[in-house]
Amino acid sequence: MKVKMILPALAEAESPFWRPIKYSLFPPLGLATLAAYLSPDDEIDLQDQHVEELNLQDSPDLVIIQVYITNAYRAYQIADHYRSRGAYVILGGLHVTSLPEEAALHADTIFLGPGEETFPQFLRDFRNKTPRKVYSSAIRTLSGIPPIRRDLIKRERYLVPNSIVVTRGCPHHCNFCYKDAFFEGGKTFYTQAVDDALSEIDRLPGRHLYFLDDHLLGNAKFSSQLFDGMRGMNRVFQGAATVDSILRGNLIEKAADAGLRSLFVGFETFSPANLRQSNKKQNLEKDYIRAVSRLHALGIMINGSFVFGLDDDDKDVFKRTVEWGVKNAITTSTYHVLTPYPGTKLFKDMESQGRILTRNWDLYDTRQVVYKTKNLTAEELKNGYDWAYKEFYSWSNIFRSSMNHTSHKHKVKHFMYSGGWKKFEPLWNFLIKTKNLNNMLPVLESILSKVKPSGKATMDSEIPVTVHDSEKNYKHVNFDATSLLPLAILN
Ligand code: B12
Ligand code: SF4
Repeated sequence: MKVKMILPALAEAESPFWRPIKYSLFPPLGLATLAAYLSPDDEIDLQDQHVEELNLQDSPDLVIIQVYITNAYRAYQIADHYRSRGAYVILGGLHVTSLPEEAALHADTIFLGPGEETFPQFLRDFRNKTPRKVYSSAIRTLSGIPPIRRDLIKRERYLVPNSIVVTRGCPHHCNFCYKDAFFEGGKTFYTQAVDDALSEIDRLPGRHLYFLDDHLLGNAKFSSQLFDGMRGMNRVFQGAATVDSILRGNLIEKAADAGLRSLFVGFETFSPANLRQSNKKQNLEKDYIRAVSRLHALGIMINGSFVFGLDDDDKDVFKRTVEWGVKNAITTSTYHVLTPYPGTKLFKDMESQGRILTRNWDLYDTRQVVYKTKNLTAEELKNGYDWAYKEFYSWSNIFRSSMNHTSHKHKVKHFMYSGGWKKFEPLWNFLIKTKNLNNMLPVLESILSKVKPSGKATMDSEIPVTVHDSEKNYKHVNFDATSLLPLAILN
């Protein structure tokens, strides 16, 4: 059977705000996970429109499309196109689960929730010529899942080809989050067996890993055993976790020992009223600064996530949030305009209050205001959000923030990581165009090298780097961190 798997790009791919690097980070892991259930005899073509031009002139028997909110309209167009050519088209993913009636208009079969149970079920029915219209996931387990078909991923097109998820969902219930809607009807947080997770890690070449789990420290027993198993594997990795999990017990020390070098942390807001509005109880009365200090003491860089536009926000929220980030040496900040995704409690609340302004899903990209605001006008919110990004990533603030670390090595790493991410756009574009993005991985690995927790001034400008000619062939060189600084200043 000829199978086509597609991750469509979002509409923004054609806008002047498109940052190709942001969408060339991670490969389509969800589709590669599903591909593992196909037969070795099936001819599979997996295309990710974020990094390649789609070939739409082929004639597959089965087309599998993953739908996020901001790629939904494009996904539907592609689905209609293939259906008109006689292919059987199936749609799944977060947006299909939130709005099944909308998606069903463009598909032969739709899938609600994760695919590990329903997709193999569908394949059996499809081969028997009895496919159903809707499959809804009820059994939630990751035990015995087949190894992800990473061979279908065009590794050289991604900065971070080694993305991995070892859990699904999250133990918390923030009301703006996709999670409860997507996992409705079954467990909303579950993990792989530790040994399976370790085997999956072992299969990945190179050193660097990016855990895309919503909350890598969400199950303390699992994470503790995972980090024990990872010690000595010589990995460096990045992941995400909540403020309370950083403050509790010694899990974060174990993570650092296993190679954790940067963490995405959902601070979201400093206002208790906003936290209550979001049902983000786990952040209430938690000392954010203590969490930051703990991470820094372990040499872990921080990507802070902040939401603007909750009902208790006022005009000063943007300035306060940027200043806090700079003062506390947050390496990168991800700001969001509050976005009520359909299916979430937030969407339902806003809808019942008549506050939803548009159902154009292209605008639900966390950069636009799609609901009636309270203390801020929509214009103030949008302008404040744009200002916050510009201000936080100004050279002077990147520099000031870097200098707020105690160790020299952490200062340089912070400067390189933050500046590199936001200020080297032409270089990233060039690397993407020439399909050389993956060659930057050794630089990323070097920036994620260990910082001595003592805070002693151990840094000189040389950070050991592993350069790989090919995946299996490594040589150690010294990467001069300061050599990139002139480039940064030119920008
Ligand atoms: C990595 C990631 C990205 C990456 C890359 C995505 C990629 N290449 O797959 C990048 C950086 C590009 C990205 C960008 C954005 N993202 Co994003 N991202 C994620 C993240 C962290 C992990 C995705 C992942 O790999 N999951 C693991 C795999 C195994 O699961 P999966 O992809 O969901 O696939 C499973 C099921 O969904 C299902 N399935 C999926 N498709 C199909 C199809 C069929 C036919 C079947 C049967 C099953 C099926 O089966 C799979 C196995 O169970 C998620 C959070 C999360 N935990 O999911 C957010 C998330 C998906 N992103 C989100 C958002 C909002 C965005 C942006 C709009 C952000 C922005 N402001 O620009 C953009 C838009 C992207 C787009 N194309 O539209 C939201 C989506 C909300 C929504 N309701 O759609 C999420 C949920 C984050 C959040 N908590 O809010 N993202
Ligand atoms: S902690 Fe994060 S992943 Fe978990 S429910 Fe809240 S926003 Fe979602």
